[in-house]
Amino acid sequence: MSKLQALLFDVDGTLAETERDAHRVAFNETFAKFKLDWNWSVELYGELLAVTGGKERMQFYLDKYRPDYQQPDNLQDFIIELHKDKTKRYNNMLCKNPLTLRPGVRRLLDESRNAGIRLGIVTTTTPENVTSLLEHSLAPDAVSWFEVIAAGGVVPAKKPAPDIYNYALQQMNLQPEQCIAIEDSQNGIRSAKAANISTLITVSNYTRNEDFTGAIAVLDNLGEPDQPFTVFAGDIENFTYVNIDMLKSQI
Ligand code: XBP
Ligand code: MG
Repeated sequence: MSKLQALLFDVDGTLAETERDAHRVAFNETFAKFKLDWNWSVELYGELLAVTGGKERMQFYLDKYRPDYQQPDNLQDFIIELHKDKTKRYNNMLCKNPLTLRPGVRRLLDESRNAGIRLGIVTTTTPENVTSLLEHSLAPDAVSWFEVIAAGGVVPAKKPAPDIYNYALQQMNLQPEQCIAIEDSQNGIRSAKAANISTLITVSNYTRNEDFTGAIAVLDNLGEPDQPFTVFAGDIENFTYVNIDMLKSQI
């Protein structure tokens, strides 16, 4: 019998394509409002995604790309202020124009709940961003579908450190071998694998060329009964979309 008891979902890039047209746009709106000559193009943002966490990403941008920027004495406070503004804008965006969930996400969540498979969220984004996405794109009560929403700065080190996965395991009182993580990025799989959790990858628009060594499988998305996934790596027998039977066969 399979040991599978829980699925742990990443958010950005996994539940929905949030980065390019939502997070990035919110950052740029904030920079414009604060009259900063910072503008993150689609291409540059792909490079900045090497660092998880919006505040950490702004610091990385200044360190790597803007040595010319005259930093204020209180740079950390300023970054926190910018990030608060960005978060507000991002949440307004998700409320006014809800993002579409990626293929198979809603179906797999429904199937998990019906099968008694427990659910958790494990992400580096700010907690309110998760709530907005779940409520506006999934269902008004969708936050309650998840036993834990492990998000943002609840642990000191963000992905690729294992801390946020370890935190979720502890909160749910689970062993790593009872779970599968669903991720879209190298930082995500590194984090989950460092916590000894088997990981399935559905690549997103910024991550398709990343290294996913050690993944159960690398797919374009979770697939649907009438919309089979494409397999980039891994042996998933005859399955054409991700369902609980397929995941149970993997651990
Ligand atoms: C997501 C992130 C987040 C978002 C921005 O990574 O790195 O920082 O890009 O959100 P993952 P915040 O998919 O691995 O969770 O600005 O709230 O940090
Ligand atoms: Mg992600």
